[in-house]
Amino acid sequence: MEYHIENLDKEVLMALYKNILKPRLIEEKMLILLRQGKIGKWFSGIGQEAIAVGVTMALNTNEYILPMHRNLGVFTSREIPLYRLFAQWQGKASGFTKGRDRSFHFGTQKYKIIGMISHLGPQLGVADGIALASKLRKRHEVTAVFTGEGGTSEGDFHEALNVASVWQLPVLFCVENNGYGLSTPTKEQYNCVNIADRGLGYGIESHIIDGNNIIEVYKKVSELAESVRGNPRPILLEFKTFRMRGHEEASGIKYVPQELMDAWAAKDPVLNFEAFLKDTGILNDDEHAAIQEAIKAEINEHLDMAFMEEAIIPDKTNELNDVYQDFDYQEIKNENKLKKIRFIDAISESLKQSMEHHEDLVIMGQDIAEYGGAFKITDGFVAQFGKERVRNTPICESAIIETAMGLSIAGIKSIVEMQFADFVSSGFNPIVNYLAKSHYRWGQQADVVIRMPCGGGVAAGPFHSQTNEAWFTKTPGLKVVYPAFPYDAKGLLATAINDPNPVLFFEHKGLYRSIRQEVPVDYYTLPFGKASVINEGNDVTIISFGAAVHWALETLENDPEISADVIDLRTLQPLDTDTIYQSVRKTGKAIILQEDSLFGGIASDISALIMEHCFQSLDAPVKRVASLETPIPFASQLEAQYLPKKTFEEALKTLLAY
Ligand SMILES: Cc1ncc(C[n+]2csc(CCOP(=O)(O)OP(=O)(O)O)c2C)c(N)n1
Repeated sequence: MEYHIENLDKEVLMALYKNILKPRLIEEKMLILLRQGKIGKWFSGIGQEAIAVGVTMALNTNEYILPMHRNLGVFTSREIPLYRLFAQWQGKASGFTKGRDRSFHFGTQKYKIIGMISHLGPQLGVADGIALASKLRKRHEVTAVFTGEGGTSEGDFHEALNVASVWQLPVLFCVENNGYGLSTPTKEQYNCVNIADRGLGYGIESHIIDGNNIIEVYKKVSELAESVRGNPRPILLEFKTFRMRGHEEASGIKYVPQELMDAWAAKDPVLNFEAFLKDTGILNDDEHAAIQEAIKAEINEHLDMAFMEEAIIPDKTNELNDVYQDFDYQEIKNENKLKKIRFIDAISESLKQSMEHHEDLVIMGQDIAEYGGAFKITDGFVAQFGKERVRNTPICESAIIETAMGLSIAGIKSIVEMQFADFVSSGFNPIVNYLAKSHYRWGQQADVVIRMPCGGGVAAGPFHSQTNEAWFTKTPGLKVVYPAFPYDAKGLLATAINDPNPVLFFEHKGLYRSIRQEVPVDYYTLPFGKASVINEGNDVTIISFGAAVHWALETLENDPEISADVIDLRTLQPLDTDTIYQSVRKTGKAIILQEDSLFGGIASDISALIMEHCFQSLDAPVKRVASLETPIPFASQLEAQYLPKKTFEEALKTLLAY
């Protein structure tokens, strides 16, 4: 292996050496502990250290790095105290996740490291968001994100590179091509010569780097990072390297031919660099021994600290408290000037006023800029706020939601418009696994609102009519808002944007242009977790949300004899159970109307809650009414049969007669 060290002084060379040696020595110790049964799983990066260390040392400490499971060298080169890493791996409190996540699955703002989630790909889009924040703030920073060659097969990789290229984001996409993804060799993973070749297709500059040569990694990445700081753009880097141990220790490497192992063993990045430093007289035997001893002593001392630390004592309150970021709701009332507007106008006004209220709030979505969005909700926004804040996106739901997460990590709020709520399935993974779990895992808020134009009754068929709130109400960490009236839509959207937690904001398309109401002209907020009782009566409690609230009201209008409380939930997570219980205890009968098909919807949970909390007040079994157990059909007569409007009327009468 050749090392071209021109222009690098001894200080840099010795720092590189110490930094590449440390993860190697830690790993050797971990392998011993593993054999002794003192730690669980271990993902080895032995043989790949030059990449993590070289990239980290090429970046400034204020620049974010998003490493993977084999990048211990990123963490150690950023000088995280070792006991904190050991405590993290042991699930102790001094780690970074309070025992809630394992191995390298954590982030730390202090060290500007954003760790992976198991799904590998999502962090590529998160890096886009962090880089977008740098670009919007005109900071000359670069963000580096890692993936393996296996991870490049995921859609996230394609989407993240595409978005980064279209938006010219300062991201170094670092692919560690280490020969195998678990047991899968590269020839079964992709079918092109080099992964770097794909850069051309994305309009991205790319380079192939010898990932076992720390000098080449450090010099090349330093040069490119400096260039990207001055001229923001993404670069794809393919580091050729090899995984010298099993995917994780238990899985072994029997499937790897011995010749390959031998060839790559000869290219060991630590031993070769050490030999070079010795041969050139930069490192003498005494220094070598002293450095080894110092690192080993540090490892042992910090391991003792971690082993001595008490195990975490489980406390349900602590666990529940960390699912969401605290939100200090500020009530803003502005009731003096009112105007009758449509539901859609309420959404548009609320967005516009929030864009004025939060000066760096960003909206992203397909066709939302000059075109104004599929429903024209952001019409005119570009003229007022500019294209940097009102961003047309490629059709990349996953990468854009990940980008929103990255913006949040960098301290910028954002809103993502789904063109139709149905398409959120293409961005499902980052929502339920990244946004929903970040605060619980390592205290990182996901300050993102996802707008969801949803719902049926518009003859739009199975992929433009779904109301898919149940996909999200099930997932701890998300808030779910579903207004039925313009007044609520405007105030609740303002709150959703103020709230630092991820909020799914459902907007029923059928209400957009059909429902009008007197609404304050100016900015105001409404609290989450407060249902509204929009009709009062004594015989039955009707619980609903979204367009179905209007179906319930129509039913009551047609039959004025019925004396019912009508509860419009407004937010599903948090859910206002107090209002529900109070009403059911008064009426003794409850019917829940939901637009989605029945099984697994929120009506089922509300029914169970009523049964558990109001059983003694009930005069009849709780009734759930929902759509047919089919996908939502297109033809209007089929759709009318699918939706529970008529069945509700019948079920209500049956319940009243019980
Ligand atoms: C979405 C997803 N599918 C499958 C896995 C299981 N898995 C974990 S790591 C891995 C191999 C990854 O290979 P690569 O990206 O090349 O990284 P390497 O482990 O070689 O460093 C697989 C299949 C996963 N974590 N996430």
